[in-house]
Amino acid sequence: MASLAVITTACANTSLFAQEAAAAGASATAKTVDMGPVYKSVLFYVLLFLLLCLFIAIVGKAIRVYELTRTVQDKPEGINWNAVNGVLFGIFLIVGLYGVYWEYTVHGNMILPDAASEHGKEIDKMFNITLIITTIVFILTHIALFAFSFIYRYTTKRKAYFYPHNNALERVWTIVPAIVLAILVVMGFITWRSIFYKIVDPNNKPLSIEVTGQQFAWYLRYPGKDGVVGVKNYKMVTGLNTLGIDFKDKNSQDDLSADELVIPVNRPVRMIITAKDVIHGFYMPHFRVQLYANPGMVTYFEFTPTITTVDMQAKVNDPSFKYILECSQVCGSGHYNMQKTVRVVTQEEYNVWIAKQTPYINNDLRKQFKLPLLAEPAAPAPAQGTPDSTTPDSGAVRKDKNQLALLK
Ligand SMILES: [Cu+2]
Repeated sequence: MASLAVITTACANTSLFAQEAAAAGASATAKTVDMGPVYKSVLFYVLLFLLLCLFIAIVGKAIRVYELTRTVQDKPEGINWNAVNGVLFGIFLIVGLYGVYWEYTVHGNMILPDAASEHGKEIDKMFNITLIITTIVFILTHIALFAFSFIYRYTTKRKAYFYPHNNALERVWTIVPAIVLAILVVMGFITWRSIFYKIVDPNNKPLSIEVTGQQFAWYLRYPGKDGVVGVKNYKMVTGLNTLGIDFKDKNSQDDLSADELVIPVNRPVRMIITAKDVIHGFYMPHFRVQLYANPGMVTYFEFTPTITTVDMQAKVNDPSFKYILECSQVCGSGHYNMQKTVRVVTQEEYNVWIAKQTPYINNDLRKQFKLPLLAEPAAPAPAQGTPDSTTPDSGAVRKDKNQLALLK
């Protein structure tokens, strides 16, 4: 019944297109029917698959009838299925190995460019070593698996050799992988430690930046002139103070908000990672940085970017190349939207950029925290609910102070 349904549906579609084509042909302009959309529909491929199944079933039945006829006539087996299966194993090996080669060359070309951070080189090295070892093992074991099945397929001329156990062989295939895996694990452990346990260099102190994940965006907070990001408390979250920043803390009062993650090259950056609602994944693939952002918990990731955006654009020969910050957790329906541009710039460019960023605190927040208000700006009018309501004058003062702080 199913087969019948497939055939009638397929015929109905074909006749429909034939009618369309005929109608088009009949019109004055001999327009050709665009069959493009047909090949793009899922239904087309489902029908094709069902037809293929039907074809195989028919061939299978025909072969069965042929074999039964031979049995009835007392003739030997018509098709040597052991040979057929053996040859199929051989074909599968060759096609499969070509598939591996294709995968490595075609998709292999699509991998990320060189790591743009110091520790990223170590991660790439580990990844490459693991990939080389597993590729060699994969190819050797698959050649053994399929080639043996082909070479030693059943024939009446040969009797199988009974070989149930070999202690020496078992020792080799247990100890060798154990040693290789132990080396990989220890290497991973040492690399992990080198990334997460760092001694602060007093001459090159890390720049702290707080990042908060929220459905569905990342919010950035840069420290002000003190270089310290102030404390935060979820109990202080209000419509106005969306991150719950505690502005009673002196360190919070000069903190800056930013739309773009801008970081200076060759300077350690310490990301302070938190979340407001669900678990998000702080993920910057080009820097080989990934860590969960958990609500109610603060995690840190320190890394040193080594290639500026401009240099990377030249390196990958793509003037539109951008570093990105993404969420690696499927955190909800708008998850795909959690992307931010990351810009790696020189220290000088960073100093200019940071001086232009606006503080989180505004007069509305000052009122809420009972802090002295700043003079209202004459013009332009402050945007509602955004932290842009500082006076141009205080902005200029802050700019100078920031630059002083950075020079220190
Ligand atoms: Cu997310």
